[in-house]
Amino acid sequence: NPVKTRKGALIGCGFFSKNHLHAWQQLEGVEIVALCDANAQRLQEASTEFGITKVYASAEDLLAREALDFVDIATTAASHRSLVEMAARHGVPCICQKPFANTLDDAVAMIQACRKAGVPLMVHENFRWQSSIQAVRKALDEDHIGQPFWGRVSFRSAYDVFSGQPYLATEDRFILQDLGIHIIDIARFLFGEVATMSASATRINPKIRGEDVATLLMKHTSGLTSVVDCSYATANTRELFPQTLIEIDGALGTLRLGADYQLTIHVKGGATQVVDCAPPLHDWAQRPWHNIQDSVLNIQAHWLQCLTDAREPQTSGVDNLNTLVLVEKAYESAAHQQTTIDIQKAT
Ligand code: NAD
Ligand code: 89Y
Repeated sequence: NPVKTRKGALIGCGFFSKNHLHAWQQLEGVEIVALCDANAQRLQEASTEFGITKVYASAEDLLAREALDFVDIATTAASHRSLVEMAARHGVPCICQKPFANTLDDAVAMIQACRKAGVPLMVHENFRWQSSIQAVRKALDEDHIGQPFWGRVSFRSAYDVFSGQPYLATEDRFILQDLGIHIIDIARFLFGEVATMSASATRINPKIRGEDVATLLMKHTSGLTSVVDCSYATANTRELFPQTLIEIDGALGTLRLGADYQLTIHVKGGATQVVDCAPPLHDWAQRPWHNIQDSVLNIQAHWLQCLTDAREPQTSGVDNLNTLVLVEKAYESAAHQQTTIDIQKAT
């Protein structure tokens, strides 16, 4: 049977969208047939670069005129609710970039709109799809280290993210909402749901508006304790952006995801193996972003497979609400002298 070619449209042709478009072009069985952006110059540039000639300044026009199997929304959070609700009204499945929403109410409204319309909704929460994070998940599943009881997921950098994404310097919220959201999602992916959490957050860089350092202490429902720490104010001897480092202690051994995507699996009193889980460098990718770029390809492939299997994507709207709750509660705890907060599972 020939594979059906799914027809998608991309809304939001900004900084990050090029990665989506390259990844769609690499994948089989999918074609991006139209582009949409309110900014005429960005729309034209993307159209020329990717050879996609149908272009729309308005998402409403796009959805009214094109017969689509899905839309891929790559705009910033402020527009997510209106665009997802619009796609749902047109009965079109949607992918929505992170952060899914600026408020929990918006997230719930989007989930309900898609549920009512009977269309799938996936949040583009791609960090868990990085090759190294998948390797850690696999090592846990293979049970090398016994029951994990402690974990740390860490992202510390001084990379200049503001030149590519200037809005990150001017919004009230920064690292938790932008990057911490990924690191928290990785903690959920590896350690399960969270029962209690406390957090601190601060700003070091005087040139930006929001917090650029945050630390969370979480107790998971499994009993595991985790620390999630992230910083864009950390001048490491070697800049490792955008690598996430991981430490997990289990009853029978330890896992350490160190620099350069090297995963060390140590079994107490026994073997130590080092697994190289570096991402591939696709021909359209550039270091050091190739890690993130490969995860874009992986999550988009997952979306296509879920459409084929009529299966809910791992990071569906409902799933991602749990990550969003943790971000919200981290801001709340940090604003109240690191109070410990009970987390109600959001779904
Ligand atoms: P950007 O501002 O460069 O691009 C967004 C584009 O969307 C702009 O061109 C804007 O004109 C367009 N747009 C906004 N509202 C619109 C609307 N209603 N209709 C049509 N076009 C509209 O932003 P960016 O840096 O590309 O980031 C986009 C999203 O991707 C953000 O939410 C960001 O957090 C996320 N992001 C994700 C990753 C990741 O690894 N998952 C990495 C970087 C950025
Ligand atoms: O926007 C962020 C993301 O999602 O990944 C890295 C980033 O581009 C800057 O923090």
